[in-house]
Amino acid sequence: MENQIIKVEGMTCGHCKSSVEGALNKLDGVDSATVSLEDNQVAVQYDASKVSNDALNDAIEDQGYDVVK
Ligand code: 9UX
Repeated sequence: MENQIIKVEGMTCGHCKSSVEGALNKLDGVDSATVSLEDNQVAVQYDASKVSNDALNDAIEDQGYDVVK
């Protein structure tokens, strides 16, 4: 299991938090996703053999937020 912190721009309210966490948790291979609005980031625990970094970023961007790369 890998742990990764992804920096994300544009998450400001609780619904943003829910959208991003929900989109990530829906992916096969994601164990947990926790957004910190204060830190503009999401902590993701995932199985790298099942889900790629790009897939994580795409799921976040599909919700309308910008991943800081
Ligand atoms: Mo809240 Mo987030 O009204 O894009 S859902 S700011």
